[in-house]
Amino acid sequence: MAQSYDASAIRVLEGLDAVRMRPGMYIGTTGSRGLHHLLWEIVDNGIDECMGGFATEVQVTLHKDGSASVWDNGRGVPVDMHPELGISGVEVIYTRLHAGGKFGNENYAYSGGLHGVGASVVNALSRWMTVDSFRDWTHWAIRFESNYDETEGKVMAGKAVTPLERLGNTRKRGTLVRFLPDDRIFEDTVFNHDVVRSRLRELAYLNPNVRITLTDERVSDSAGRTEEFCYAGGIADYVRWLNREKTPLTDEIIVFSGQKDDIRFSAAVQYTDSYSVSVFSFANNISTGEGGTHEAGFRSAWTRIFNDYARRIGALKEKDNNLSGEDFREGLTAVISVMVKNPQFEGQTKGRLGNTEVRPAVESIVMNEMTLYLEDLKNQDLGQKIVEKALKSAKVREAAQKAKDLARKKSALEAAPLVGKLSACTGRKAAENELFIVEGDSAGGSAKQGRDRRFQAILPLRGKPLNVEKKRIDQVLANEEFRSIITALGTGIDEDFTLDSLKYHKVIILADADQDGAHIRAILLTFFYRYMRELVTEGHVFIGMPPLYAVKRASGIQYAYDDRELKKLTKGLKGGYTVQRYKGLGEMNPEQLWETTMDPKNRKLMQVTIEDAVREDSLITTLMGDKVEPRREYITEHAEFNKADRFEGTLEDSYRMTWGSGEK
Ligand code: 28G
Repeated sequence: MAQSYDASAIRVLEGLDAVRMRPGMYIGTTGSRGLHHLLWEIVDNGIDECMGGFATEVQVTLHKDGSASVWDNGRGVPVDMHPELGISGVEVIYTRLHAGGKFGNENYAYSGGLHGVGASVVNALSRWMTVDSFRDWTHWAIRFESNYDETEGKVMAGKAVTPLERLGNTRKRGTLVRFLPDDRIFEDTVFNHDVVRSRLRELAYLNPNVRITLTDERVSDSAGRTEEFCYAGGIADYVRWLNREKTPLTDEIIVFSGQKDDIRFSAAVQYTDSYSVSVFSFANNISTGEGGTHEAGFRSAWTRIFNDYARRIGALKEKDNNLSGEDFREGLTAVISVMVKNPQFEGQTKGRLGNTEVRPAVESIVMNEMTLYLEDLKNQDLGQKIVEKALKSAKVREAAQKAKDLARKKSALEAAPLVGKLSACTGRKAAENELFIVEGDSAGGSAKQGRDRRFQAILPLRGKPLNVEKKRIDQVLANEEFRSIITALGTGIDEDFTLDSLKYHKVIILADADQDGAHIRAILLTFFYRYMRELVTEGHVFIGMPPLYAVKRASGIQYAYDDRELKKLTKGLKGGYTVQRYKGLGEMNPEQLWETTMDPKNRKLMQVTIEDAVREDSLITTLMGDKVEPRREYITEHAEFNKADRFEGTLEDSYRMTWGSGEK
């Protein structure tokens, strides 16, 4: 049970103005990601209250006025006076930086939060915030605002504009927080329904039996406004859901959990007939898309336990080598979740767990639990199937390794598959170099002539590359288009991938704005995502955006990259111009291609990023996998893609754009 608490337990560090001065330091960005961080911070506080056993539900509402509110049925935030500060506990929590005890407090030992920055940061970055506490049969309320102050000459962050008021009696228990993100801070203040929905669903899977609802009052259809997420099966349900469009090897999902010292770990695993690996890891409810020590521990223990098992059942003989970890991971879908005190998040997007004590702890939990599991007679069938699958995978991998070695040898001898294809650049600095992967020989030719050869290399693609989602690694390596891409990049692929040897820090896909181009983009992105994921997560993959229109006048040509821009360009022009709609890159001459699409000064690039690994992964399965019906559904649902968010830049957006023109 938690220790008793009163307002004096709150440590006070500093005021809120620092947050408005440098929002990036607290929430990373002031773009869409940062905006949603505000909501996650508040939601996480509600989830914490559930994890502590004090609440059972969290309700999130996206209001028409742009604000969001979060309700939990927990204890209600404390309202008593802080003895030294002379203000209420609520005020301390929402107006003092680092107030609240996520740092070094036993009550909040496993708290995730926005890596713990606190609700006061949300207040500081909001136009206004209201907090209602329902506690001891009393309804308390307070309101904060960030207003411009004439005498100070600046916006004063998150000041209480009403004292903490006692509004009356209540039979409810809980906390209600509502806030309006400040449009003077954020580029865009509109919460994205899909992003919120997907995070809430994820939280519901990670916290079994917590009832999370999302109400979006902005949608017109009142029946579809509220959605509830609540899963008794937790991460096992999550795995079943992740595999909904795949074909599982067995019905059964392996689930286990354990604790060692202060580290709590749980995993849910199911194999499918696919060749890819989908491991989703979380630390303190935060998605760790870049992996970390928990993933490393899980992997090494998984490999060890199954090699042992394979020997025990005689599938591996004494003289045989161990199977590789990859072999035991082929077709694996897993969700692993760890709870750690003082989690250390590292990496580009703070998506990698760094705590070194976690790896051995997870290893030992996985070994113990899986040993028990595999000793159980009723699990022999499943164990056997997994080993058989791994043996098959090992055979294929051996063949692939030969192909890889061959490719490497060839690349050492001046890259056989590249001869006559890649036009390398003269510069030697990888960080400045760019590789354009261009659809078609004719556009490739224009790109070659138009480029700045000091830092731009061109690799034209002949036909459509292979759809890797449906292929094994040896088939991928047998494909000439992919071989030349791999050789050109210099990184190797899959387990051999090393980002350090990347020869071009910008890899730019240049394809036509039509159906075929869309398909090629999707295939290339899938290839990068499946075989060179770091290339994507570290931000090296871009989509080149050729203009859609040229507006020609006596005074010269201007280009428009979407319909909106075209309208802007032609507004006010009274005749005397023509509009050309480009159907393909091939319609531009080398100078035009340089000017509009390749010249860093004028071009538009869309950086491909991964916001949410689960969403991206299932999107790829949907769009590139074998099942037709889910694909059709997705495409119908997202029929109106385009233009407005063409430059948004998540992988999903690029896929949307890709598939938007409507495959049947
Ligand atoms: C509705 C939006 C999201 C919350 C509580 C409950 C307590 C609390 C919240 O205490 C101070 C600092 C560190 C522990 C704790 C109530 C103890 C006794 C609480 C929320 C205390 C904050 N009674 N519910 N904060 N901490 N729900 N939901 O924010 O030491 S925040």
